[in-house]
Amino acid sequence: MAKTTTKSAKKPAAKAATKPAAKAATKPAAKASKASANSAPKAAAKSAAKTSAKQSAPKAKAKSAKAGKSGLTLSMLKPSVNNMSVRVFARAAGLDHSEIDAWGHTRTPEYMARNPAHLTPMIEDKGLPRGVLWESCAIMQYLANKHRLEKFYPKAPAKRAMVDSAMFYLIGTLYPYVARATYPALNFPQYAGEVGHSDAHPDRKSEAQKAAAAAIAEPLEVFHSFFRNGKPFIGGKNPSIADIRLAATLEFLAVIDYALPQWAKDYMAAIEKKLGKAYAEPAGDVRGYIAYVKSQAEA
Ligand SMILES: N[C@@H](CCC(=O)N[C@@H](CS)C(=O)NCC(=O)O)C(=O)O
Repeated sequence: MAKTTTKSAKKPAAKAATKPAAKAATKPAAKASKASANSAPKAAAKSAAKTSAKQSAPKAKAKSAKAGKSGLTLSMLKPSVNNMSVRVFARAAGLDHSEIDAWGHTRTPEYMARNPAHLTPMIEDKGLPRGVLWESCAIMQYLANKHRLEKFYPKAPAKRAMVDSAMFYLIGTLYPYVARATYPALNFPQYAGEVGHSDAHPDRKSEAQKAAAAAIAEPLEVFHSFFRNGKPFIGGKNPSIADIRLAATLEFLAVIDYALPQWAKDYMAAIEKKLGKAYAEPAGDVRGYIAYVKSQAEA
């Protein structure tokens, strides 16, 4: 597997972000996230700091972290499954790249000048018309195309179409349910327009959350019966980028103790077994975050 280096966000004009890498990684949200509507709340910030501190390289190493020879960088947030998807893929595909912890930096003028959608995951790679690319599935498709990684993203149009369909269905249908059901428990900011974002009565918010959780079962079953159709993975014998995207998404459901069907538990275990550390490492960040928010909720 190619080496993955991690460092904190690129130095923007803002003071908060001019700290040395290791320092910024352990105090990511402190200053930079205050103004951000979608920036993480306190608990999330604390936890990300905790995960960062635990997971990122020691100070000296983080300071000297350099982008790989390829120049490919991935700006990411550790507690996010959108990010986990690309992090797993990049490792599993053995892509030489460098990770930048963007915690608390996504709304800085410097980040937004490159990415007006202020989203992670975001890659920067030579040859991209605008220099950057966001949207987890688009990133995996691009990297798979560029590096001819047919194992993860089949070239044959019909097979590829199934992978694409599964990913669009996930982003367009399953993920909004997952977000509505889990983001309140994750202490993540709600998408604008969601009842969770409004000042509606907490009962209405809780109703919406429960309705979304109940709605997950149907698309989940579609992934199993239609897309997998008796195969170990959507991709066949090996996990495709759609499988990585699906397994990562399902990780979030642990925060609401969602009772996954047995096939889904077996499926996630099978992906982790196939991809090994490439999966386990980024999944560890998400799981660590979930354990943290759950322990805070119980306290
Ligand atoms: N559909 C997108 C979702 C990306 C997304 O929602 N990213 C969030 C983290 S989960 C983010 O970077 N938010 C930071 C911000 O909006 O400032 C994908 O799959 O990449």
